[in-house]
Amino acid sequence: MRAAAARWFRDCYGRDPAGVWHAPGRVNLIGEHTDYNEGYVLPFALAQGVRAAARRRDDGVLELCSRQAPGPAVRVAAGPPTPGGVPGWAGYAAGVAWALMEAGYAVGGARVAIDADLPQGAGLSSSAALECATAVALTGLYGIAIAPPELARLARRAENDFVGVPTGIMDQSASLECARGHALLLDCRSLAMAQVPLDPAAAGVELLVLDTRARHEHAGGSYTSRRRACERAAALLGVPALRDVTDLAQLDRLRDPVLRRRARHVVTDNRRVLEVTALLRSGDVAGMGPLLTESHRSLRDDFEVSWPQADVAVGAATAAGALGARMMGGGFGGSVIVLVAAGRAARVVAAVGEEYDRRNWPAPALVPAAAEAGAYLMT
Ligand code: GAF
Repeated sequence: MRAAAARWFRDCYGRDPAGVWHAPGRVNLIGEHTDYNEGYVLPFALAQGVRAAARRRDDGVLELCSRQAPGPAVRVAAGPPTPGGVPGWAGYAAGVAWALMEAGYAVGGARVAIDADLPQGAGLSSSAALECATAVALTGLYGIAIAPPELARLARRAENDFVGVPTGIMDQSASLECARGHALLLDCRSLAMAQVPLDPAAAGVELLVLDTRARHEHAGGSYTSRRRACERAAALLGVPALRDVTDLAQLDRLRDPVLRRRARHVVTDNRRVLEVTALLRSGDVAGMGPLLTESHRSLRDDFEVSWPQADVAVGAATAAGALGARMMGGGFGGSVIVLVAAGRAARVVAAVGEEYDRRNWPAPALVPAAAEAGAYLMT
């Protein structure tokens, strides 16, 4: 994979890169729409991700090309780019250069060639992987040492303030800070984190990720409107963030039933993250099954971010004997995660496929999902 990215760099720019950096996509075990409510999340990094092959340019110009977005290289003039001024995929990478410069880091120009094996819009955090690959490449090229939590903050800033999508900190943290064989328990308020061992095979289970092939788009207004609803609920309850609500009875003070349901999802999913963490620490991976399915119901009925293909996949998988399943990521498209006893995967995947077939939907794609390391320089 390093060789392929280096070759792509040569195709784009006619010479060798100085290095190739990898940043992975992620699976979130549980804790959805909790990050921007200053709550908990529990993602793990995938093997699949984004590679940035890169080399310095002395004139300050940033050049970007992507194997997944054919066309001439995008050229960003020397100096901090203008927020919103670089359209499309390149905005995520240019935004990272902008965030680094804004924070006072002396990054200069570069040629960057992007190559990815992560489907876009599949809810596996391809945007954050692109940001993080660019971040580790640019800081690596210029010998700038930035602690991963700060780099995650800057990569998120690119997405929030340059591209203009108000996402939380989960995806960038996962891409930069996950450890192989572990899920990352992240407190999105303090940014305290713990590596939680995740070894499904040792526990006699398998984690499946099914791309439902329905595509999502955070730039759409639904993610933002959920975020605003949570902020309104917190303000009405007089707390800094919904993270501060631990007693569900407090939510009775919200008159608006929609706000009450939105808040209930956040409060209950935060609890579920801590419950799943405790189960994983005790080696009971199978025990998280019912919590995954509860999380799905909460996202479907209270937060209302699920989509038909996810509901059908979760229903068919659990009916076929899966231990639990839920939609993953921001919602409105993307992937589902399914927990099955070892040996049951084929039956469960076939059951989901049959239900899709009956509806004339394209078959879901099985995405290999092992807990791998966060971003690194490929050697
Ligand atoms: C997207 C966002 F980028 C994350 O910050 C998070 O809010 C997630 O949706 C929902 O949990 O992946």
